[in-house]
Parts: sequence; C-alpha cells; structure tokens
Amino acid sequence: LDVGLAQAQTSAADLEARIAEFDKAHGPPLNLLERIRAEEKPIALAAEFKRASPSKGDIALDLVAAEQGIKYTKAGASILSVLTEPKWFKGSLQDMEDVRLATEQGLQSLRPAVLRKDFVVADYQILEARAHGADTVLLIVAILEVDRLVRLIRTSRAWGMEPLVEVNNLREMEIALDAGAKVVGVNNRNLHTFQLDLGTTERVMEVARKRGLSWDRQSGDIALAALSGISVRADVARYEEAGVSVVLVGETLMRASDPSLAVRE
Ligand code: IGP
Repeated sequence: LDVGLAQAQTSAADLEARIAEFDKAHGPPLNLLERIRAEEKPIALAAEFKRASPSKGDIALDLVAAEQGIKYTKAGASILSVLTEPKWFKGSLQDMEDVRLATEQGLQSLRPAVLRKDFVVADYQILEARAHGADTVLLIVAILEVDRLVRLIRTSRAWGMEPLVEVNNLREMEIALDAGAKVVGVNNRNLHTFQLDLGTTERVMEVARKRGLSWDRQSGDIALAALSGISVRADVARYEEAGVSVVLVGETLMRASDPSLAVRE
C-alpha cells in the first residue's frame, strides 16, 4: 500500500502549541484502556467513519462526519474510529476533528474515545492526531519495524494516549505483546491480500492465552478488539463468547440507513 505521506508537515513546535491549545479548550484525552473498562455493556462497540476503502471502493462519500459521529454516539459506541488517510480511504484530519467536537458533551455520561485510523509511521502523526482531537492512534505491526513500533508506543503514551496496536497473525501478536501493547486489535482482513477470515481473532488470542495473559474486560492484563468484516449480530455474539472486549465495525454502519438499528440487529 502506498500510504500517501505526502501531506504538508507542520513543525513539531507548531503541533505542540496546537495540542496545548486544544487541551485547554477541550480537556485531556481519554485513555483507551480505561474507556474500554468503563463500558457497562458486555462488549464495547467501536464505530468507524470510513467514506471509502481500497477493498470496497466508495462506501458513503457524502456522509457528514459530525452527524455520523453523533448517530454512533447515540447508538452507544464507546470508540469512534475515523479514517484520516486521504488517498485510499478519502478521509481527513478535519473529519476526525469534526467527530470529536460534535460528540464532546451531553450525549453520554462518558464521551466515546476518538481513534485516528491511518498508517502512522512517524512521531509527528501522533502529535498531529492529538492536535486534531484524537484520544488514541492505530499502530499497525505489519507496516512497522519492531524498534519503530516500540518508539511509537512510547511517543503515544508520552502524549497521554494508549494506542490500539493492530495484528493480523500469531507472529505479529507476539511482536505486539513483546512491545508492551495493552490494547490489541486483531484485524480479520489481511492488509496485503484483503482476504477476510473472522476466525483470525480467536486464533491470535491463543498467543495471549499461552503467555498466561488475561483479557477480561474489567480487569484483564490486556484488552482485545476484533476488527473487520463484522456485519451481523451473530458475529458480535461470537466474539462476546470468546471474551473479546471490543468489536470494530466500519462498512456495515456506514451503509446502514439507521446505525442505531444496525447496532441492535
Ligand atoms: C473496518 P469493516 O469491514 O467493518 O469495514 O472494517 C476496519 O477494520 C478497517 O477499516 C481497518 C483499517 C485498518 C483501515 C482495519 N485496520 C487499517 C485502515 C487501516
């Protein structure tokens, strides 16, 4: 994947000033692990704003990010994942900031955590995420050298964010856990082949089990999220059964005429 890093870079000092400003107006970011643990439902929902994708093409180009964010929040989402990658997913930092600002108050006692969904490979993207209202960022093991993954986890935490670390197979899960990831997202879709296999999540969980780690949602050592290809209630039930803490749903909710109904179904 050509990850389209050609966007203009704002200087680190500039971003740091913007983060300070943002925090002053809107408060500090939510910790992802704590936000997941605070959810009372048996499994938390991460609802994704994704206008298009490389595997599906255009999905819903004209949805208004702020409105969709409000719908997701009213439907009970604990996390709002927003694509910011412009080329393949037709996303933007503006979409993410709009979602954050629209879901800040009054909709739920605890607002949903906002996730920057992008190909994060450099520290400045983490600062950029924070400056635009993200509570957390996605770090994808498949596209990062181990040293870089470790560094990006450290940078995220230094800026008050617990990252979501994405894995697609057992080897990547070993790397994520070695790097100290606390919230692991298992992508059921292979990033290179686009092949979808909902059993990926359960298979990868075995690595944590073998290490003696627990993923109980309220008190586990780690939290697990299942990502991609989740479209019906039975898929959610399956992961709930396996003790997964979070399901992330994109395309299905973007196509739903009423996302809150889709969540119940
Ligand atoms: C969402 P779906 O099948 O519900 O639309 O999948 C999500 O998993 C997907 O958008 C995703 C993604 C990513 C996108 C998972 N990992 C990494 C961009 C980059």
